[in-house]
Amino acid sequence: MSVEEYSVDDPTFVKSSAKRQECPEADRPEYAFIGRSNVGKSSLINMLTGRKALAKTSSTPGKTQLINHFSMTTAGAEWYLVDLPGIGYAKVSKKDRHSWDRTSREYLTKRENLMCIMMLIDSRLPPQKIDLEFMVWMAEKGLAFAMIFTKVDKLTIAEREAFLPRYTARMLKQWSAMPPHFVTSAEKKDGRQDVLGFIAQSNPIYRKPPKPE
Ligand SMILES: Nc1nc2c(ncn2[C@@H]2O[C@H](COP(=O)(O)OP(=O)(O)O)[C@@H](O)[C@H]2O)c(=O)[nH]1
Ligand SMILES: [Mg+2]
Repeated sequence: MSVEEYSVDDPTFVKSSAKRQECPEADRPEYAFIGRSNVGKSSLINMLTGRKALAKTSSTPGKTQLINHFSMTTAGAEWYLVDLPGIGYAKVSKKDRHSWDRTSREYLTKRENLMCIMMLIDSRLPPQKIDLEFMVWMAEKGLAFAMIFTKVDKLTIAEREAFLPRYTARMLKQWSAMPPHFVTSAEKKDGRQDVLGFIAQSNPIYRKPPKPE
């Protein structure tokens, strides 16, 4: 029997913000969840926090346009989970896509308490150009990220064995090693302990910015 080692206590929606300046004070470690719309971000947030409707799930792509902060506690440490507007919206106008994309990129490069960007990737799809480009962008900016493969319950046994070696092979054409990565299903709660364990182990690395004397 497996032991549930890590839990999420008191998951709470804090606020939605249109821009970084309106966000909650950067006073604790934070993890940004990002990915193409419909990748399963809201479902994953609900799965991790154990709350069915904390983040709204919807089948309408591109609904989340705001920066959403959730606070919670794991292994005694408070942390923020931030749900960012997605990348690569297929179903909105060029103009809107541009402004949301800019909001997220600006946030990721400037938010002081950001520990790691959790990049969601649909395990059913071959490596997507937009995702690959976004990872290169994060590396160029010196941003730490981890990959979260979603919806693995939708794969057959054979597909489940094949998708990660396929993605790894693609990554190794460009990268010297695979970044940290997790295989998840919001439906089956697969990968929950792995993701929460990663966050719990990263949290103590956070240092508060020094107060001016
Ligand atoms: N079978 C299965 N469906 C999922 C999973 N995660 C998300 N979905 C479905 O995929 C669709 C998009 O999910 P959602 O969480 O709203 O994606 P978001 O746009 O990235 O926030 C919804 O219909 C979800 O029910 C999963 O792990 N397994
Ligand atoms: Mg969503």
